[in-house]
Amino acid sequence: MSVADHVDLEQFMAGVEKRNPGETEFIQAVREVSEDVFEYIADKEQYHHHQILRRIAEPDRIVSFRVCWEDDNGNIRVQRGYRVQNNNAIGPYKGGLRFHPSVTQSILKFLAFEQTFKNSLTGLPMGGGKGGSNFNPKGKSDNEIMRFCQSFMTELYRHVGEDTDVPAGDIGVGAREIGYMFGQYKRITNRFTGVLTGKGLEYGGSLVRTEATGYGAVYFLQNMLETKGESISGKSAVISGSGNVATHAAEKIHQLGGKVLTVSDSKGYLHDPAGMDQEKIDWIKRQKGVVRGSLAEYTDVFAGSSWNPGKTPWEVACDLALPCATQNEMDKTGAELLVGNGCIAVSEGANMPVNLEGVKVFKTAGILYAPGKASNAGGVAVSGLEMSQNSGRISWSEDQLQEHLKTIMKDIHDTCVEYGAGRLPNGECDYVKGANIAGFVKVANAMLAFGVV
Ligand code: NDP
Ligand code: 2IT
Repeated sequence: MSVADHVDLEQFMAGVEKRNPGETEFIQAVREVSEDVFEYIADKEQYHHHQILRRIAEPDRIVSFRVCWEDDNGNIRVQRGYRVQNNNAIGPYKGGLRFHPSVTQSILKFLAFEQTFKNSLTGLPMGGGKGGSNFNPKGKSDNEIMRFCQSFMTELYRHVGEDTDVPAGDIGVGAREIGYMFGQYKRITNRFTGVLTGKGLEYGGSLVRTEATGYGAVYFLQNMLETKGESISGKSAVISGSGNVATHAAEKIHQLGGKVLTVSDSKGYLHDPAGMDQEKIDWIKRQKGVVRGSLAEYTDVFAGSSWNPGKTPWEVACDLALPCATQNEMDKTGAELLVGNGCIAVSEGANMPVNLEGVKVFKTAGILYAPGKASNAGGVAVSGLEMSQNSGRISWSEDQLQEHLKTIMKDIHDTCVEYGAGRLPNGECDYVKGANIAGFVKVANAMLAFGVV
């Protein structure tokens, strides 16, 4: 069979849709990658013959399980837990756990698929996985969170391990949840190992992991701007989200002399035309992460700001945009607003925050646009470094880790340029294509080496 005889992109996608009915987020993620990969492998018989993309788009396995826990009123509650182990060709499965009521198998499959390419781009030996539950942490007491996390790990522990699958945090899973899950894993197995990353510093965590995703997304932005002789200093930035990724992206933009105009959450967005400095960012971190209260109260504390309920921040004119909340939070209209108002660069802190139509707007406009699998890889990269430190039973210094993060983000940027330079219609770098192809090549070549498994 020659290359010409193999299925084309649309036949391939028809198969993906048939095998994954109703899994819209997963199908969206596979399409976005496949468009670029099909182009790249057009004349490369070995990838077709070995069905590499078909195999990457079929998770190695999906574990789904019941999670029972008791709330503070004595009610028995039942949630569904998952771990999607997508691909371990280049290292143990690695990727976060998400606790959010919107979690479905489709969402975790899309995240595990994306994670496979992202982890490949970091240059570290990590495969792709993702997990979580439809558990809603909002409004739960600390004891309820602990009981849920313990129950979740009581099943998950069979499927993970420091050389098998190493989960971490994601939406709704931060240091507190990682602590409860690590404690339960250790209790059940009687082993102290690096089975999770994002751990507390007292028990094997790594410096810089907390900041790494947000900081990394800003370093990627900085690298893109430098290709145009530009910098972050003096530029205005619109950020969505107000969690781990968003607040650390805001912090780094501020440190580099940029002006942060917005943050947001699921209820609306905050606009502060004066810009958010460290004091304001610390207030947001505390309000969302410790008080777990309303973002709108910011306007009572910091004069001149406004709260815009039910809206997304893309309508605010800016030079730079960092979507750092969740998937498909920006559509065609949001992307058009940004471009129309003069935005020159977009760096995704979230996973797949811009839908396919929105991505087309950026590509057509030819602005600097970094897909999450490249620009938010700093978090999992420092997770990889946490794994290395755990294996060696050592801890690296803050300076070492900050330097590693910067270097890894620069290397990812340069790899995207290597595969994406000149590929946009206006001759600019197509960072999406660059990330998709570079992420694919390493995983694909490892799979070729293994034969048919
Ligand atoms: P957090 O739980 O810390 O914060 C999530 C933020 O996103 C909150 O502001 C939340 O608002 C908002 N949000 C969540 N769901 C929605 C929704 N459906 N609509 C609008 N806003 C929403 O999560 P992270 O900051 O860790 O994660 C944010 C994104 O970054 C996710 O896409 C995640 O996959 C990605 N990511 C995270 C990494 C990490 O290291 N943590 C690494 C790489 C990517 P509210 O409080 O109202 O719910
Ligand atoms: O989407 C992601 O890359 C993460 N949530 C971080 C995963 C990790 O293993 O650190």
